[in-house]
Amino acid sequence: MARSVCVIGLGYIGLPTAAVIARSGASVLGVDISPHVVETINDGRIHIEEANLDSLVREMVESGDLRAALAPEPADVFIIAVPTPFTDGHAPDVKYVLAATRSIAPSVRKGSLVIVESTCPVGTTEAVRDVLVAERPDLRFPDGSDAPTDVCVAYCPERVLPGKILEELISNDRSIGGLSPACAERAVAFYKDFVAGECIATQARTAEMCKLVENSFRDVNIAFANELSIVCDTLKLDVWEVIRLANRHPRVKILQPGPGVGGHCIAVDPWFIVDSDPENARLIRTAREVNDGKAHYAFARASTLADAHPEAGIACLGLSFKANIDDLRESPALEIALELAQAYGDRVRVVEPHVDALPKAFEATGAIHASLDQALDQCGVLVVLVDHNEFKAVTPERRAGKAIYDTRGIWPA
Ligand code: SAJ
Repeated sequence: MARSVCVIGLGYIGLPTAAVIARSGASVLGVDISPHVVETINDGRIHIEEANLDSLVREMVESGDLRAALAPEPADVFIIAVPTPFTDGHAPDVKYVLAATRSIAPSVRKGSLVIVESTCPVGTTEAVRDVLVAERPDLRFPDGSDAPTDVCVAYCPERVLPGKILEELISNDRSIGGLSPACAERAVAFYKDFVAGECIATQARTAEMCKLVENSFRDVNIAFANELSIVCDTLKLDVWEVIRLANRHPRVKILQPGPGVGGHCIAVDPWFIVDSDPENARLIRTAREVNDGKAHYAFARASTLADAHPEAGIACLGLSFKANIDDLRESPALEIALELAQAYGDRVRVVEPHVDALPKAFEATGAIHASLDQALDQCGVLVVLVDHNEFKAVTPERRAGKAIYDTRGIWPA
């Protein structure tokens, strides 16, 4: 059992991970660069929306097993869970991972285990090791040989689904890649303390690729559904019915079309593979383009509907990147609603029950943040962008007589 664990980055992955490890009996320090995040957590509150996370964090902070701070402290285990965005050219940017590594370097000690959980391009764990080697010449790190080391370094990607994070942190299997077999073994032993799923040891580079492959697989499959939805529009077919029937085949399992693919993972990670082999990653790149293109297509279709009803208010239902969460990152719903707001101004009502206010970008547009009831009362055009439970519950009577573009297929025609 690791006695002390330091988690760098208290976002959607770092915070739940820190809380779950604290519950397993370790003393956990969560580190974030945002004073607001640190204060909120030390108050026993949370700054993100995730099922059951608030009560767990409160309990762990009250028991003293979880603390937050702006800087790391010495620990048995360090977990790096900071974002890895991409640049304008879709190249992965690991600067936060490397900065986090530099921040822990003074606190790493003989016997420490350093784990990277951030989604990373292949080779990043080795780059993390290189930073540690440069910062701590007094310690021995894995160098690919069998030589004994003072510090272990491993890569273990998270694969939890937003909305089910606490559950999946425990139940999912984990691929755990070490920079040496001893590092992998050490990390497997650490995760076994709080993971019920199987913990499978491999090499760091394989684990890095595995994470990218999982999300690319889903992206490619969603792209298939999104492409179908456009082809079915052209052929004047109900794509939802086509998919439902096709999925009756024992070996067919088509995913659901939507307004595009959002979130900080599936819309981002496939580019890391494309960047590492642009010539050969053709299907993966095309899937990204198809899914991004679906948002443009959805905006065009919604605009056509709005233009056909020039007197009507336009309700944009949902901003988050998927149902029943407050996360707006890379959200196609947000992109489409903003474009509609820019084009149609005060005709637009934006409904997003999971946020208190519209993002700043809406300010100059004249669009209004409305409740679902207000939007249904005031709008003749309804554009469904997110399949939130509240929207699914709208009765056929309540939406009767409205012009509807339902990108999620929640309301049977
Ligand atoms: N989507 C569709 N149609 C579908 C399924 C999803 O349009 O049939 C859209 C969603 O609306 C959303 C996007 O795809 O905009 C992504 O949603 P998601 O539920 O597929 O996935 P995420 O981004 O919430 O979480 C993914 C998960 N990866 C896989 O399922 C392979 C999760 O397990 C990962 O841990 C997470 O990425 C991550 O952090 O990488």
